[in-house]
Amino acid sequence: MLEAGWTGTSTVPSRGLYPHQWSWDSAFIAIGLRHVSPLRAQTELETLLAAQWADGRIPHIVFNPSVPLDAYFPSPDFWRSSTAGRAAGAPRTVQTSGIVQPPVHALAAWLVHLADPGLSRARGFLTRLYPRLAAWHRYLLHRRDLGGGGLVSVVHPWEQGMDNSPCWDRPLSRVTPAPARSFRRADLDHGSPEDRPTDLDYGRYVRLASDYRDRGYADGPGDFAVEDPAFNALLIASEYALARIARELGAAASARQDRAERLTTALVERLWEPSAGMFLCRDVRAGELIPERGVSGLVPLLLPSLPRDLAATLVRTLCGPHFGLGGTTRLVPSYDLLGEAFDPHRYWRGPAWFNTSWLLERGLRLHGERGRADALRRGILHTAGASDFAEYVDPYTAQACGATGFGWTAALTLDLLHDRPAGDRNGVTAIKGGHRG
Ligand code: 9WN
Repeated sequence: MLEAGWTGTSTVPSRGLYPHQWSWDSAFIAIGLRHVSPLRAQTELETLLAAQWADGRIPHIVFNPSVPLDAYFPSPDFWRSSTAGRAAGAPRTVQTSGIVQPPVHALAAWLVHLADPGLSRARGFLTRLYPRLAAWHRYLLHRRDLGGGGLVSVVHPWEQGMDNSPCWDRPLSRVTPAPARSFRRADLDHGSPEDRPTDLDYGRYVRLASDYRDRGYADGPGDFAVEDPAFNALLIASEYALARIARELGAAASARQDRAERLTTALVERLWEPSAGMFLCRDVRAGELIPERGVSGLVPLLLPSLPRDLAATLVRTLCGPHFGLGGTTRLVPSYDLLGEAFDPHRYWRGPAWFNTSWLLERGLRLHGERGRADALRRGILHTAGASDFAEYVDPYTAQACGATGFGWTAALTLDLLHDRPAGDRNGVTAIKGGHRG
């Protein structure tokens, strides 16, 4: 399926449902591809980064001009990147969306480098990518600290990547939906309506995106601003990776290392909720934490500098009744099994995705939970094969939902099947260059 999804320069998440290049999908796909073709893995990231805007943002979709406009909504004529995004520095030669996705890219670039350092050095892979990745992090840290507490805010649920999570219900309820007749969804041509977001939610996604576009994609006060634990944790993991990349290139790394530690402190101060035993999202407009347990609140387990007691609490929450790992579930559900909005099939409202389970497998391993990490690894490998590499699965029955032959499901399966290259054996420990700091 990675072969079938390869366009010559990048890989689509799914030929039917998602026929373009997606930002965080490409990062996960590169992490798997590095084991079979380090060159293709490097190319995957290079293609994405070639579409970077001058302000540093990496767009969440890079459109393939040979795909018909009506194959995916919102299409290039909705985003109008080269005109509406001109002031923000959108590229002229390629059409993109104007929002972003989680910053997994520096982490992916470092892991891709480790798979074949000789090829990477010969091609100048990291030398070319480093300034772009640094600009990407600068954009997030300088333009997106909308809460003023040092963390990055997302301005659209699609930016966080877990589009329809119940965590967004409260902040989204303040957004006036675009009328249903003003747009035509393409996703329902491929997926069952019961598995996908509702029309009302889509109306709100469309309104938020078109308002942002009509402001020329300028960042500032908007209706929706949320500090999300997974988005920020991935930025921190990527900042550690950038420090390793800098060191490899002979540049100074300590400022990046320090920034990663400071960001971890801000994450704990602003998003840790002791009574929930996990991180929650912060609704920046309302100035409060959102009382919903989403899988994103467990993802900071990935961080090497997380205080030991918090890591232990996250493991207890992951394996307790709200997520059930190792008891009622084999993969990590996207949302609280006991939450009012739980739905085992609906997009990001309960089903399990493979990328979040992969991230938590690394987090468990990093924090010494080898038995649980091994069991989760086995669960991912078994379920991926049995579900025909589904986009997501029912967390109780493992029934396949959404697309099959899904890009990151296949890629991350490959990653777990391969021995990790030297320096990458112990999860993100290698990113930091030692054990917790
Ligand atoms: C909107 C491509 C993307 C993933 C997201 C997932 C879904 C798109 C959609 O598909 O989002 O970006 O149309 O629903 O939620 O995480 O990157 O696979």
